[in-house]
Amino acid sequence: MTPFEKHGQLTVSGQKLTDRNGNEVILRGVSTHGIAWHPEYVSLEAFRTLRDVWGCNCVRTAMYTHEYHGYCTDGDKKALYGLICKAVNAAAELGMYIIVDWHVLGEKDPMIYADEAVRFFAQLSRKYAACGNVLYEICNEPNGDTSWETIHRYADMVIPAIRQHAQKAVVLIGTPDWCQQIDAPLDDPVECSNIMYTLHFYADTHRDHIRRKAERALDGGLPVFVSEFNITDAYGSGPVNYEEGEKWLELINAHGLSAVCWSLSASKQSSSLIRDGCKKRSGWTVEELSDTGRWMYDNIFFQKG
Ligand code: IDC
Repeated sequence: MTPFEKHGQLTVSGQKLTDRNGNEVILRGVSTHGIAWHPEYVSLEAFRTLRDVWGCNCVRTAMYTHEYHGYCTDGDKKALYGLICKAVNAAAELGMYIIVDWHVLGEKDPMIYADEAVRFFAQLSRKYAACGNVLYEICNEPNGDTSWETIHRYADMVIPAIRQHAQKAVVLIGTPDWCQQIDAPLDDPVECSNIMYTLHFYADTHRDHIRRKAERALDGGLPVFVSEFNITDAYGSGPVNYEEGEKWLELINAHGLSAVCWSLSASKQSSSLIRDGCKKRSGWTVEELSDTGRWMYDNIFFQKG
């Protein structure tokens, strides 16, 4: 039975994701690197390996909006939209959950491309209105001076564009400072059902200070989703910090958080989950995982076999 056959459309109840029978669901999976960088990993076969060999029930497609042929800069909109559709169709066929990530990064403030975001999400949610396996992540990592107030206003623009078609779809909302100010929405939450706030961490850089913010957000009742993380430094490279990784693992398991790690790629960057030099586009064995990939396999993905 696939994850989607088992659970169906997810909703947010209190702080948890729950399935059609009201049972708690935890999503665990991987994020692609930017799909414009690495379109070769967006395929049915790649996702099948994630599900059947790695044990993921979820995949995230990162579509950069600003840098590297970004959707809102010099990217080929049609091709990028086509890749997203290919990914959603593949996930649907495999009964996996898929997070469509509007990868705000270089532009810092999601308001800069808010009109484009509204158009994109309206178009996509209309097409996949009946597809209960899609989650919409409306802004990867607001940063710079972007305040929670600004993100809140942005969410109030984009969520209705999605909800007019996909009424119950779960929407993930980024938080300030590269999703480290996870406690920011406490005083001013988005008044909407089926939403969660995203926390991102890179364990070698983000340590106790960010864990305390996470605990504060969770104690305050916020629904938290870890939509991107690794146990490297914040540049996605440098040493693999197992010790800090363990501390984060304890936190995410204690709270039953869903977590998606960065990234499905093979490179010298330590955050690449596949060994550098591996040319395969699917069918990666556990032996072909990088050190971080292996740690994710052992600790994060749990639907093995
Ligand atoms: C990084 C990629 C890197 C790419 C860069 C572009 O790993 O290959 O050149 O983006 O800016 C994030 C971001 C994510 C980053 C990642 C590692 O969401 O886009 O990917 N990271 O730096 N937040 C914290 C770390």
